[in-house]
Amino acid sequence: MIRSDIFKGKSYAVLGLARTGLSVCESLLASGAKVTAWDRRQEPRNALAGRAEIADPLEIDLAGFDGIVVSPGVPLNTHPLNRKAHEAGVPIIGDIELFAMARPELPAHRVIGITGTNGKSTTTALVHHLLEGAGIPSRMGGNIGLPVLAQEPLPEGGVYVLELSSYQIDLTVSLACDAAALTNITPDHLDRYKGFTEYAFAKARLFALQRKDQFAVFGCADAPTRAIHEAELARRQQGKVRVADTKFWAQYQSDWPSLQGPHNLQNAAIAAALAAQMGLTREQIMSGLASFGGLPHRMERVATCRDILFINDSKATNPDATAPALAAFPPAPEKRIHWICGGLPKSDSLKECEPHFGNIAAAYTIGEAGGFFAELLEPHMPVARCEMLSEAVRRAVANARPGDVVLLSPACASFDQFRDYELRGEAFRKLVIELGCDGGNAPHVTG
Ligand code: UMA
Repeated sequence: MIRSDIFKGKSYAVLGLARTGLSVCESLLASGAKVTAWDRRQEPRNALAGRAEIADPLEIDLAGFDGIVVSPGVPLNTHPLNRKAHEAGVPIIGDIELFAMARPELPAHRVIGITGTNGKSTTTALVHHLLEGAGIPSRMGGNIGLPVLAQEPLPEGGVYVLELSSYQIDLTVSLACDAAALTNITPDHLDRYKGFTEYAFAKARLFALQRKDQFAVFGCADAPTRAIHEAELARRQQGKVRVADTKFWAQYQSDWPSLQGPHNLQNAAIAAALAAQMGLTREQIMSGLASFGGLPHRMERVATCRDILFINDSKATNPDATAPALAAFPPAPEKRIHWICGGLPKSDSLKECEPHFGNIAAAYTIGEAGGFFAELLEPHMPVARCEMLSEAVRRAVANARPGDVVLLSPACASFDQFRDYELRGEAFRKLVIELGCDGGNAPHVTG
């Protein structure tokens, strides 16, 4: 765990006690800080009782606290704590800001921050993989895997590779990444922002926090990303701002089994620029791109059963992220996709997915978006209104023929029915294993 003397004797209120909040409490307690912790759920409060004071920050006097540490999933745009903290003059921060504060005491290291609407997890995991392959100690954290404060500090020369969501950037005021990347910006999380401009501005802050001698690389296919790129170009030292060189890397893409499709070419080109900035040679980068194994919940092959392939793409939480999944298989009739989609909707259309509707044998809609997705899809394909994931898997399995694909790629957030996309993906995996292989044919399940 990362701890720091800078927190010793200080007093923090922590709101939200899931992965982030618990790692924050452990790190602050181990550093000698006084912690007042709260979650609306009883269970995590019990876990901290006796070691931290348990109190709702809305019910106590906030004067005297050095900071209020909030989890990324707490919607501060509507939460009354925002105003209360402001009136008490106490800053609201997140775990990434605590990490930034602890940095001066860590062995000499560098930090890479990666943000964007889609592709940031793949790019983060890929950079981590490239660094490890080249023998550079690396930790991967932020919006992916273990929260950064829960990780063991790196030895001198190490690189922290952080995937940063807009929520995490909002809660950060002093993280100056040695290198940062923006994959793309398309509408997302609009329930947490006043509009698309405010969401794009949240992403831009990661770059505004960097010094002008630090490095940034951009995907640049969309207007907001281009605008941030241009603003940074104007203020940085020469050579410190790049656009990912997809043209150059395209010639090698056929060697990368887990990085197919145009979106992955961009992810790879961004990762390559970051890795080169950390000192990797072109040979080290090429060998790492070829050996990368992909991410869980991102086009993950869960099982093959009766010659039906089951793919978990639960991480596709908006239509932009789902579109490449629908395009990833040879068009019907060779392979037909049984598409499980729905959840908590993020937009009022599926227009990004439309060009690939011809690849779909049937759609199985679930969650809050189920009814409205069904209305959008029914003119184009057979649709089964399922509501629950279990029902969708059952009906997809019943309809699928050998050679077909059952694809969970929801184009929606998971929060209406699951804690997060990871639990949704795990639920899919479990259902496939449980339901997918009965009825006479010798089952062959992998994964
Ligand atoms: N809570 C309250 N009161 C409230 C609101 C929430 O007490 O008014 C509590 C909840 O009960 C919960 C906690 O606050 O216990 C919120 O936790 P959280 O949702 O932040 O969950 P964590 O496990 O800490 O997960 C967070 C990120 N979650 C979100 O941003 C929603 C995880 O990203 C991240 O991996 C993890 O920190 C580790 O750093 C997930 C995600 O979905 C993968 N991210 C979004 C995305 O990628 O689209 C941004």
